Amino acid sequence: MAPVQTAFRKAEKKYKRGQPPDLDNAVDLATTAAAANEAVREIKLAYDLETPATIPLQLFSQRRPPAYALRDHPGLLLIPNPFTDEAQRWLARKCLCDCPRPPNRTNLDAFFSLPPESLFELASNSEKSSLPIANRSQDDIQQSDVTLPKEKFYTQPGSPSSLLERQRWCTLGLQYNWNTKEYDRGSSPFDQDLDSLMRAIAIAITRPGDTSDPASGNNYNGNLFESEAGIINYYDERATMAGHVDKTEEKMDAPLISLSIGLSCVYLIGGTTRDTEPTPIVLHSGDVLAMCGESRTAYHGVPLVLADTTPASLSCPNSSANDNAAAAYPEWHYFAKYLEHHRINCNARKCS
Ligand SMILES: O=C(O)CCC(=O)C(=O)O
Repeated sequence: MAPVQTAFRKAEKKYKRGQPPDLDNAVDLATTAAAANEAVREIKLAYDLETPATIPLQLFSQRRPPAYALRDHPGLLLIPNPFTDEAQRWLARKCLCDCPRPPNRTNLDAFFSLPPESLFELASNSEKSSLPIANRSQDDIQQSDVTLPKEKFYTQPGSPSSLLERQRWCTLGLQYNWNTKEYDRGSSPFDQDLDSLMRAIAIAITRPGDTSDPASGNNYNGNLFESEAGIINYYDERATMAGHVDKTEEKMDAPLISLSIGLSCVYLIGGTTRDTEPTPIVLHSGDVLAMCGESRTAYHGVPLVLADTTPASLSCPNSSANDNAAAAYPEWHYFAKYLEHHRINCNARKCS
C-alpha cells in the first residue's frame, strides 16, 4: 500500500510541480491588500524599527512599518520589506562577501580547499576568477559532516564561478553539524552588523499591539536577543528547502528572524506535525519573517523560487552608484547579475 501523503508533502509537491505556479491560494501582500486577505491581520508594532548607531546607512524606510500576524499560525509575524533599497544592497554584500568565508563554514568546505576570500569576490575578480580551487582528498571528504551530493562536482577542482553556483549555505556563530543536527562544530564570531540588525528587529516586534491572546503574538523581550547562530541560504531558481522544524536550539523562546533578498519564493508554514495543512506565503525581497511563540516549532520550507522577481533596485547594474559603501564594492554589476537569478535567506537564532 502506498504511504499516506501528509498535507505538508502534498503542498510541497503542488508547488514543485506547478508550471506556471498556481499562486491563487497563497498569501501575497504585494498583490492583495492585507485588509482583503482573511489569512492575515495587521498588528501594530509597539517599538520603533531603529537603525543601530554602528551601521553607517539608513536601514529602514519607516520606523513603524505595517506588520502582520497569520491567523492560523500563532506567533508567525511578517513585516513586508521595511528596508531602504540601499540597505538591501548592503545586506546582499554582507551575505555574499563578508559572511561566506572562513572561519564560517559553507557546504563546499568539505570538498574544496577554500581560500580566505569569498567565492563571490574571487568570481568577480578578473585576475582570480579562472584560477581553479583544489578539491580535497576523498579521505577528507568521507570524514566531513555534510551530506555528500549525488553529482560528481566535488571530485574535480572548480573555478570560483562554478563553485559559487554550488554554494548553498553558510553558517554563522555556533556552527551547525548537518549530520548530527547539533551545534557541535565550534563557533565563529557572528557578524556584528547583522547581529545588531537582527536585534533591532527583535526589539521592534516585542509584544506588538492587538495581542490580547498571548499565544498569537511575541512576548519575548527583544532587548535580550542575541544572534548566537545563523544560516545564510543561497537558492538558485531551481533550489528548494524541504519542510523541517528548527529545534536544535537549547531554548526556543526567542524569535527566529529571517530575511529574504533577491528572488521571491513560496514559503510554506504548517503546524507541529506534517499533517497540518500549511499556508503558502509569497516572500519578496526585503521581507522580514519572525517565527515567534508557537510558530517557532512549526514545519516550514521553501518549495519554489519564483524566477524574474528580483526588484530593479537589486538587479540593475548601476543601482548602487550612490550607496555609501559603493567605493568599497565597485563591481555592483556582478551582484546585480547574481541577484537576478538567486534568492538569499539570512536567519538568526538565539540558542541559550
Ligand atoms: O529560506 C527560507 O526562507 C527558510 C530557511 C529555513 O527554513 C532555515 O534555514 O531553516
